[in-house]
Amino acid sequence: MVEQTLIVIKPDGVQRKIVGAVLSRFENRGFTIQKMKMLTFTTAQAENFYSPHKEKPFFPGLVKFITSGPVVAVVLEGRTGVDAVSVVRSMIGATKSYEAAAGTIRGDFSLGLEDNVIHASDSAENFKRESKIVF
Ligand code: FUP
Repeated sequence: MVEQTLIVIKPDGVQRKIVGAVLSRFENRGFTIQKMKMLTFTTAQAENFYSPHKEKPFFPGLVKFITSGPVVAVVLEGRTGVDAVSVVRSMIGATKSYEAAAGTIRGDFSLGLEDNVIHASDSAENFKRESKIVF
């Protein structure tokens, strides 16, 4: 268990000007912004970031989308003894935004699939792996 996790506000979130609204949710919950960076993924970075999906049919579209504009990457830190990865995953909601529960970020801000506003690490290992690619 780790007290930190990574989120990436995707190109749709930046373009729609909801970066502040999304970050407020985490700050209101008690998370601290530990690192933050705006960047545009290169294709190589995107392929590496999404490498667990490289055999999937949606991989090329996913890489194309995530490289289509700037993103905001943030390391969030919670509190000792609290699993940041699972709390943040519960706050972002289901992958398919149109199935995400109201009250979650995707459930309140999106109807998209790859354009589902936000990525969040799904394990401590992926937090470490993804953070190295982005920061
Ligand atoms: P999540 O961890 O909730 O972002 O979801 P996944 O790791 O399963 O998916 C990674 C990205 O691929 C998401 F942005 C959604 C996208 N995706 C598709 O575009 N099509 C699919 O069928 C499944 C996922």
